[in-house]
Amino acid sequence: MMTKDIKGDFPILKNGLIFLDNSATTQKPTKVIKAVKEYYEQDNANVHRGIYKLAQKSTVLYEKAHEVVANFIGAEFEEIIFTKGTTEGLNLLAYSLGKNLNAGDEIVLSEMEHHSNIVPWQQIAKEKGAVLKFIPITKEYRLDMEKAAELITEKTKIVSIVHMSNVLGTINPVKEIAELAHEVGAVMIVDAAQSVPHLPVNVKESNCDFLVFSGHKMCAPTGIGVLYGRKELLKEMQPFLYGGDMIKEVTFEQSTWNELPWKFEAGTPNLAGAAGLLAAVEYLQEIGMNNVEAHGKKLMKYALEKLSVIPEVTVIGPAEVENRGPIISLNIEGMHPHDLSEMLDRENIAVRGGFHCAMPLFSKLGLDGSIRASFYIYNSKEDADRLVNAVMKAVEQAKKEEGVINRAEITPGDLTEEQELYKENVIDHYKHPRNKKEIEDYTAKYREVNPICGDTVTMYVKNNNGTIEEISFTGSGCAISQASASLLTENLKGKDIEEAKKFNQQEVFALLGIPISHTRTKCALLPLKTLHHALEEM
Ligand code: C6P
Repeated sequence: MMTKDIKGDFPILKNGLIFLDNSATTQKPTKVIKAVKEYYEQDNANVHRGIYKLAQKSTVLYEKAHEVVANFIGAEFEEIIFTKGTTEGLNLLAYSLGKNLNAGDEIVLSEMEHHSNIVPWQQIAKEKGAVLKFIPITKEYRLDMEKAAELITEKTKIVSIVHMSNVLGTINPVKEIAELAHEVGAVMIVDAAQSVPHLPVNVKESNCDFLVFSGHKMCAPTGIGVLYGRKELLKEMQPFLYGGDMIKEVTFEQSTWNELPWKFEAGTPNLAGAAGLLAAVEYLQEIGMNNVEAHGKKLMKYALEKLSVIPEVTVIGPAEVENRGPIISLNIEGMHPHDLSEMLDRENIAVRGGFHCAMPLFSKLGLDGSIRASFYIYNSKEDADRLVNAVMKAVEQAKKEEGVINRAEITPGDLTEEQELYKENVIDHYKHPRNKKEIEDYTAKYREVNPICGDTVTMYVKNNNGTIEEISFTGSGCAISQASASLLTENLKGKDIEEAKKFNQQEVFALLGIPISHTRTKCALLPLKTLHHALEEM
């Protein structure tokens, strides 16, 4: 298996970390780290400006990065624009293409999009009076292609679809969707944030008009990404940002734009990032994208087979491995994803827990998030085994605790006798939350969300002459946020509103009485934050 040698290329993995959060960002090989270091030590100068030798050296390197990326995805040099990442690429497209939209024009997205491929379109649709349509997903977690054909009509001007879902792992038939889009004269955008790192992608074969991805998900540094656009379309489009390298000529009255691709690269670009991206692409090319794909598929198939037979595990994604990437989202019965990811962390396994920046998808699925394990080139079969074993251990724990997380997981390390008592109390409040109900005749109500893990709390307060007569909460979340809400409401019932307004973070920590790790601080304080907003509204 290729991973044996590859793991050694990644310094951060030397201490035994099982890194399975690759869909969020990948680790960097020595080659990339060295390229960034060498850029600053040997090549650093601004590009397309200086006449001196160092500036020319830097410019040559920067342009080479465009050329290598163009080859990597089968594009032409002028068609490769460097951005900060996928999000910026999508914003650029929404802004620039959006200028030509009229009221009633339609933009077709899908229900499995990342927020970055929803929010920019929502904003532009609001501004222009355009309408968003979403291709639904089937119960097999695939796009409903019949519905896609119905939704893409003469009114459609833009179709923007994720290639590989960052939650489900589903690989969408973007070529087929591009055909539907082109039949009605719409442009086809592909969000390839998760696919370009894992599969050979050729923009001409996929027949898309635009494609965006991020360097940091494919071994390159953060802050550098790519927008591919068909030359003919880019020529017609308005720039997104103005100033710097995107200018040809400026007078006090007006300006003209530089040639492609620089027309879309305003200001001083991320030069060291480009050097890192160049090294990352070369590194992946040395491995071969076919091998990268085959490796991911093998691990995904292996882990999926083992995980899907555990009765308490629900995999959120296609059961069959065809057209599926190495991303596995799952939940286990009786344990919140946030608690499960913290349990896995204790086994030195890094996964993501929460909504994975795809809240509409989870609300469609009726789920409070998931944990997500995503594999990359340096992961091995042993890493998959470690994941499966840790999940099985969590399942056992959840069963033992009748659906409550392991007592030891509430807080790590040795606790004093007093803290042990508090821990029992926290578990009791999680298991049997006090005041968890809606109040009909409330004076104030407020809902807050923790965007990191997706915990929600709604607080209800009934004011009686400056006193909290009733206080309650609803929502869902991890053990810490739920216990904190329960303890807080119990403590504040009957108190003065003014006193409640002054209730502070330290007092919440005192109520919980156990050490709260940095990552859990937001969970612990979510109910207090919600309460303060509710009280402000009175
Ligand atoms: N998804 C994840 O953990 P940026 O942050 O701009 O590099 O990429 C945004 C983005 C857009 N589309 C898809 C399909 C993505 O997966 C992402 C990034 C990460 O799933 C971070 S939220």
